[in-house]
Amino acid sequence: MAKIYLISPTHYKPDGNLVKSVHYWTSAITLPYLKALTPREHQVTFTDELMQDVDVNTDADIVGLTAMGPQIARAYDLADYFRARGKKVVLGGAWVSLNTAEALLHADCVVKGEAEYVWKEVIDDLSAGRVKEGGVYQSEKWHSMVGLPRFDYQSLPLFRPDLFKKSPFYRMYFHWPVLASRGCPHPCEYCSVQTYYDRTFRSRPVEEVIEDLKVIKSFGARRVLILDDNPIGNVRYAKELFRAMIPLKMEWASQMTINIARNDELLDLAARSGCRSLSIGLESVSQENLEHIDKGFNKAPRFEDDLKKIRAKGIQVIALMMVGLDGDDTTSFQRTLDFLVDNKLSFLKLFTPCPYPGTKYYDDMAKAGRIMTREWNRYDYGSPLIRPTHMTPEQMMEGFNRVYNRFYSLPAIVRRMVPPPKGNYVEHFFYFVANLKLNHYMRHHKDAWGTIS
Ligand code: B12
Ligand code: SF4
Repeated sequence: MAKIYLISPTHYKPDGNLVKSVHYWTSAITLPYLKALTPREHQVTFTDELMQDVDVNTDADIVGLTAMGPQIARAYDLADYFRARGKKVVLGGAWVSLNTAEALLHADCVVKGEAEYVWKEVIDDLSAGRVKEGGVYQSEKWHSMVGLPRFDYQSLPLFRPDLFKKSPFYRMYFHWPVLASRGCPHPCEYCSVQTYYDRTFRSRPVEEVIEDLKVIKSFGARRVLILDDNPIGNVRYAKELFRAMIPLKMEWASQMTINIARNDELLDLAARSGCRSLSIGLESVSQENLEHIDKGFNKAPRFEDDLKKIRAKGIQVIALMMVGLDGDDTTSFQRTLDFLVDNKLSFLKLFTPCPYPGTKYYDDMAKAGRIMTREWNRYDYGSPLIRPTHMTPEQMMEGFNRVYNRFYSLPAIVRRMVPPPKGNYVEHFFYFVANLKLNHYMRHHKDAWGTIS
């Protein structure tokens, strides 16, 4: 029997302190899922460092770390710390999968890609004090999505049972994560998801997803996050899923492409199955920019019509936009802001171009000598990482902060949020309050935030 300690690290603030937050609207399933995947004879504990402190004195034999984006710097520090104390350390997740050589400087071994086929072998090897040659465990094929192990939903690291019981606000705020598919078939060249999954897309049987939703419903919950990267990657599957969700009368959020607006039946089924908000990677109002990052399937000239259709269904759109791409100059910021306000976007997450190591975008930028820093702590989407072509990095950051601040200014909030779209008024009110909170945040912080979403 091995004692295994799994950690999802947080990331560092620019001043070196750790980012901590006990209030969070959703949770990744990675840690409880890995626990469910672990053969029963082993003992597994886990910590999400975003809200809990890591047990630095753990008596575990094996420490497993996952990491998203800028968390990687903290993951490496924790890995070094635990190895120095004689623990066997394994790293997994999207970042290390695309950067195994770097990860192996900090760990005994790395799981490249999905854990399902190799996790048992990793535990057996580390428990026996050996490691496969090269230190990289990678399965030869993608795992089937049928019959994935069920994890304990109540053990989600960021879930607060006390608040869930007593606060109607929290019951609305906390979104229970549900996995329906993995991967994305699109080629966006900056995206680590399609790189990690090699542009594959697989989905779980609809009935198994519905089973998970019923478990969540049995807790008295109805708000869900479909945590896939693009659950409409296979339109026929998505329609089948949404259709099956209608009788459950639940409410859900997710992220997906703008293509949802181009298929009336799909959009209608999404709305009827309880879709309340969608994060959509619009990325840029310039078609030239979109083509340049291999996201030409986004048609900027159609955004206005597309967004109208989504709004007409009472679905809030969280726009994900990049500023500082190669077609942008200092006049692009105002164009971007006007577009966002005119089209009544409910919420904005703005990004500076981020070259995730392992992606084509990273390689191109590295070749061109345009990567400004490899300090992974700053890979937070709100820092200058790529030297822009038609402006200075300072101008890019000034424009970035300006768009953020103006988007969340009171006049812009009113123009975007009033009048509300038809239906789902409670959701709209929720977003209105969230906008006011952001307005408050912006007025009290010099720079807009990059992380955390
Ligand atoms: C839920 C989620 C969040 C939540 C919850 C985070 C939390 N701490 O709980 C929120 C919204 C807070 C969030 C925030 C961020 N996230 Co996030 N998040 C996700 C999301 C949607 C789901 C994660 C999940 O549960 N997946 C399902 C599990 C089963 O899959 P998995 O994690 O990939 O794990 C499998 C394998 O990768 C492997 N594996 C993974 N880790 C490990 C570890 C070990 C030891 C082993 C053996 C195997 C292993 O085994 C698993 C089974 O095969 C993913 C996208 C996605 N679809 O995965 C993005 C994603 C992981 N997030 C990402 C990013 C960038 C962020 C942010 C940095 C964004 C930002 N700028 O704010 C922040 C970081 C926040 C922080 N400091 O904690 C990126 C990571 C990109 C990268 N290359 O690293 C992703 C891929 C999204 C994307 N499309 O870019 N996130
Ligand atoms: S559509 Fe989204 S998830 Fe798919 S490749 Fe593009 S950025 Fe990645």
